[in-house]
Amino acid sequence: MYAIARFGAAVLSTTLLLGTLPAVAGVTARMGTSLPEEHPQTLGARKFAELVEEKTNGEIEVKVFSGGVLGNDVNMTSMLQAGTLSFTVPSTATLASLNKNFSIISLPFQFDDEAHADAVLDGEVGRSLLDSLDEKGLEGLEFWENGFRHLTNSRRPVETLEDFNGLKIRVMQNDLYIDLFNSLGSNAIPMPVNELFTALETRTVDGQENPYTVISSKRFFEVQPYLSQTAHAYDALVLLASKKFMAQLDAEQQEAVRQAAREATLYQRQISRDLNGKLLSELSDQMAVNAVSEAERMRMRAALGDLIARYQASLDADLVARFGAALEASRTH
Ligand code: EAX
Repeated sequence: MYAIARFGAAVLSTTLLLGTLPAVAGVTARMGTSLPEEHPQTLGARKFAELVEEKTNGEIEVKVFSGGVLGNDVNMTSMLQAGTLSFTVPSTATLASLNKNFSIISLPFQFDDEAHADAVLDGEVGRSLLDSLDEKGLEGLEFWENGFRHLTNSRRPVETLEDFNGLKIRVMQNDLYIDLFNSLGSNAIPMPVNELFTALETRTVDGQENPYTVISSKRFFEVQPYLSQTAHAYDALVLLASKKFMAQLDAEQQEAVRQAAREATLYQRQISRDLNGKLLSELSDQMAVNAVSEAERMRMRAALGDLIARYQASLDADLVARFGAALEASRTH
């Protein structure tokens, strides 16, 4: 008892001398992803973990839990706010429930290609979106990539706007995606991605939409005969840190985490792009893949004109203007 009391007093006086709590040596952080090991979301997480350990000389260990074992994107984001999880990488679409302005990234048919998305998201407007998470107890570190989303279903190839009619489509837990698929004539059903394979297999829903990397790593090709290359929206992921976790680190360790995040971003995007290219050819052996003509994509976009205008009007006007200007300034074709 006596020894413990003396030890406690010694720690207390050191703390008073330094004027701040010492960083805990040997911190273990937990990071959760919703997608499997082979998806670029988890591959990026593993790279980030490796870089954090390297840059802090092993002072911070990041343990990665993939495949939604700790929860879905929405639950894990709440765990970060509560401080019970350190890092996660949700789709920007699921962040819209915390800050509706994130929906601006998911608006349909707005990015020409991946380079166009990088230019907008890595610019001032992207950074201001990340910074807006601060008041929610989250540090938005970087934008990662999920990619262009395409439709799969068990009923028919979707080649025209009319082909969406009556299809029951699972969407992410996001109002914009719900409205979008309802506006196209299908019935949108929101659900976390970890419940989706069973819902497709049991035909609770007819289809879903995701990048090739998700269709492949979640093995949706086993239960979905048709893949239609709609590329209707680009989906970014956000690498998030818990502010409660970051507050336990000293300034140098925080900087190491931010640097690791920047380096892991380049790796994560590259691997996402490489895989999306390679996996399309693999998926073509497993599913009937159809192209969607540019003219039909523009008809789909026109059918969504009111929805796009309505969402733009509901978001922060200054942000919408800055985002629009960044989109125009960085068009790739
Ligand atoms: O976090 O839920 C989805 O369809 C997303 O593409 C994925 O889980 C990314």
